Amino acid sequence: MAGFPDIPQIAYEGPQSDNPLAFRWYNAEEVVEGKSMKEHLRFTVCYWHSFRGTGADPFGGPTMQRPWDDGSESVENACNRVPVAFEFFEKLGVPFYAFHDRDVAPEGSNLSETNANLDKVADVLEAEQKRSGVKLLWGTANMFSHPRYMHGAATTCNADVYAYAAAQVKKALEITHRLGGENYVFWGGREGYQNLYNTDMKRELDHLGAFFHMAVDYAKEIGFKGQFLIEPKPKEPTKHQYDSDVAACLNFLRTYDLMDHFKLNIETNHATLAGHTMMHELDCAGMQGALGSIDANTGDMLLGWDTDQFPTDYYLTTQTMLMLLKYGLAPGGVNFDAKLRRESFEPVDLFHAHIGGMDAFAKGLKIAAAIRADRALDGFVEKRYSSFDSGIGEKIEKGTVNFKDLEAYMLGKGDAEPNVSGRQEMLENVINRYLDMI
Ligand code: XLS
Ligand code: NI
Ligand code: NI
Repeated sequence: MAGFPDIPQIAYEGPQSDNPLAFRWYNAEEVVEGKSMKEHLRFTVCYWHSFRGTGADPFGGPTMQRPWDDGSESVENACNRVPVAFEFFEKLGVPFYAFHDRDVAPEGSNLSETNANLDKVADVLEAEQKRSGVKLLWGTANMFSHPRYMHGAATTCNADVYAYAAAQVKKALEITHRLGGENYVFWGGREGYQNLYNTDMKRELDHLGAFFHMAVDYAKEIGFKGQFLIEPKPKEPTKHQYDSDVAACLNFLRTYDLMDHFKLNIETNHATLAGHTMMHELDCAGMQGALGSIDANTGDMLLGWDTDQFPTDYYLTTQTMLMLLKYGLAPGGVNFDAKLRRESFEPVDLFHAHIGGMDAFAKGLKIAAAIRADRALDGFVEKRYSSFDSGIGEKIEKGTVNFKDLEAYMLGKGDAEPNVSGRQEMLENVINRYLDMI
């Protein structure tokens, strides 16, 4: 069954267009900083929200109308869904998609049946990838939905569950490899705790470290060269998630000697739940060489959970693109880990949501590139720290002075004078000027 028979190929029509089914900013081949928008942004549609999201919430059932989906957990239904998803990717013109194993294929009555289901759907995915040229940005294993994972997967108290999780990741890695996935993601869905009275945190973290090492070893064994990514997120679903933010993830990776093998997949709504801005999380990862990919969405300032809304705010996309241009993104991408509100139940809403997100990022890219071309922020930042370019500052940075030298220097000088205003308000106005300009 055709998925979107009334929807045309989405084309770029320019900022003046009032056609809701056209791009106003995303012009795939337009060159910015020497690369096409398509190459910079590496847009990705996620299978779970867009093709498995039902609109159900804790208070009510499914609302989404998806005429191609019979609602069953059959392999046949899973296979029928695939060409519809690819029709969507193609009409939108995105180069990538991403999935969890259980998004694309249903669980069977035991592990071998489940693996066989995944193989069958992977045949269809592979054929559709070949036909359309749409590629897999990343694969991952869903180790949080099934009740067996109630205590966690790699941090469970149940050794059989740990073994199951390992088998599941092994298979998900094989499928991701087979489909040419450029990355492999771990989001630690239930890797955390609700209560320390019943938890041996050290033991759980040791198990998690060992699990990741096994994944790295197996990837090597099968020749999977994709980038491993960990996706930080705090306090949902557990009270404490071990991978709560970028700093916690990097500390974990260093402790368990995994820094060479992993980067981070940073999600906007997770950053804000952790009490950080997305820009902070990106800079924090980028400065340590660990910015891998992003899950693009946004939260709601009035709600304290992961609402996973589509991003439309130009300030947010500008800040994000400033960081992505600074540190680079490939082989990562901009993955819309975002879902429609349950009231937006028609298939066409999937288009409106993604068009808005892609346009917001394309405009953010142009604004960020203009700011960078004029060195409007970098120039200021350099000046702000210029006292470290020569004299005593240079000696501090070179490590050629100690506390006694610094004391002698300051005893001679008497006091430190303020050197430069932070000019935050002026810089906020500068950003607005670029938003006006583009
Ligand atoms: C959930 C996460 C999840 C990951 C993939 O909050 O964002 O969707 O991206 O497991
Ligand atoms: Ni995510
Ligand atoms: Ni999320």
